[in-house]
Amino acid sequence: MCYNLRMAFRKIYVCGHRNPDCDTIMSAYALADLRRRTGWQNVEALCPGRLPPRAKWVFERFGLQPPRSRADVYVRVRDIVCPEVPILPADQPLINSLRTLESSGESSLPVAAADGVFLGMLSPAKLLPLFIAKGDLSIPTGGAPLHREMPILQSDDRVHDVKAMAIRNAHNHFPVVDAQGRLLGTVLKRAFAETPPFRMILVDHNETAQGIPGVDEIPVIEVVDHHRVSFAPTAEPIRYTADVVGSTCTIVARMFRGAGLRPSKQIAGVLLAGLVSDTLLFLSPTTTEVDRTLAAWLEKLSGVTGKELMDGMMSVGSALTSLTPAQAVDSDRKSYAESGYKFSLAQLEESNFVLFHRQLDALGAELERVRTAEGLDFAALLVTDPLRGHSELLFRGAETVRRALPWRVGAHGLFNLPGVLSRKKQLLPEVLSCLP
Ligand SMILES: [Mn+2]
Repeated sequence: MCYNLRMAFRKIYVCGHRNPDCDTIMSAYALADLRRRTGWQNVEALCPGRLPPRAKWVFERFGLQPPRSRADVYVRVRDIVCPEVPILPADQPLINSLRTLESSGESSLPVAAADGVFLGMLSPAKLLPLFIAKGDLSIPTGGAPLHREMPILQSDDRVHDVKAMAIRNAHNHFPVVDAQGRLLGTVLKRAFAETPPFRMILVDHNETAQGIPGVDEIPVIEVVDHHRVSFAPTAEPIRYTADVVGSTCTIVARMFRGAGLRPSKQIAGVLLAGLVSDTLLFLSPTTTEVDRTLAAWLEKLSGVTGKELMDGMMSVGSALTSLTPAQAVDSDRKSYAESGYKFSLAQLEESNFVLFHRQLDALGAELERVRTAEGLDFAALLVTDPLRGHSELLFRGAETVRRALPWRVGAHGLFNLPGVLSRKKQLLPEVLSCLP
C-alpha cells in the first residue's frame, strides 16, 4: 500500500539548453556517463523538450536509449515527500497505530484505506472523546475519529506555488495525494524551507534563461560550456569548465581524457556526432585545432568517421520538410536581452534553400507571431547551408536594427550572409553592434 515512498533523493540532472541541438543532447548524455564512471550516483541526462530527429538518428545509429525528454524540472510536492513519516493502514488495530505514532515522534500521522485513498490524520487530541466513551483500542485505525483540517497537497503541485501557504499554515505536516486521492506520504513544513533534493549540471549553456524551465529552482553544481559567460554569482563553489572551442562535446571528450578514461565505442560516437554537428564538420569558424584533435581520437575509438555521421544526420528529414513553420522556428531559437533590446535568433541547417524560399511567408508570419507573443523588438531566422558554407537571414521587427545590419539584401528580401555559419560567433556579434 505504501507505494512510491522512496523519493528520488539527490538526483543529479545533466541538461543542455532549451530547443536542444545535437551538441547539447550529446554532451549531456556523455557527461552523465563520465560522471557515473567517476563514481557519482543518480546522475541522469535529460533532453529539454522534444528529441530532434537528427539526435534520434544518432542514438539509433549507436543502439542507445536517448535521454528522457522533460518539459521542465520544476520541483513538485511529490519530490519533497518525507519517506521517514509512516502511513497508517486503516485496517490496522488502533493500538498498533498509536504505538507507531508514539515512536515516530510526530504529533499526527496520515491514515490510508486499503486502496491507498487518504482518510485523514490520526492525532491523540481527536481520540480523547473515544477513550472516554469506550476505552477500546482494538477497533481498526480507520474506525477512529480522524481529522482533515490541514491543507491536502496534490503530488503535482509546484513547490513554488504552495510554499508560502504551507509556511504560514499552523500545521506542521501535510498529506500528499495523487490525482486519484491516494496518499503518497507527508511533506513536513520544514521541507519547504530546505533546498530541493536535486542538483543540476548545465552543458552547452550557462544562462538560466536559455535552460530548461525550472532550472533556476535547482542548485547548479557544474557547468560545461563554450558560450559567453552570463552566469549569476553562486553561494558555493561550483565546477566550471569552459573553453573557446567548436563544441561542448569537444570539452567533454577532453574531460574523459583528463580523467584517464576512454569513452566506450558508443559514447565516442555520440560525442563525435555532437562535435561535427556543432562545427558543421569543421567548416564553422568556431572550429579549433582542439576540435580536430579530439575528433580524430573519437573517430579511432568509435570506428566511424565524422563525415559519415554528418551525412547521416543531414539525411534525416530537414526541419523545413518534417516540421511546421512554428516548430521549425522554435527548434533552435535563442532569446537575448541586450542594451535594452529583447530579441530572438533562430537557426536551421538546410542544404536545400528552395525549401526555405517556398515557406518564406509562413516562416515570416511565425517570426512575427513569436515577436508579438514574447514582446520582442525583433526576431530573425538564420538558415545555414553547412555544405556550401553560407547563410541567409529572415528578419522581422525593429527597423533601426534592420537598416544597420551589414549584409546585402538579395532575392526574396533575405539578407545574404556569405561565409556566415555561426550564430554565436558571426551573427550575434554583428547584431549586437547594430543595437543603438
Ligand atoms: Mn554547442
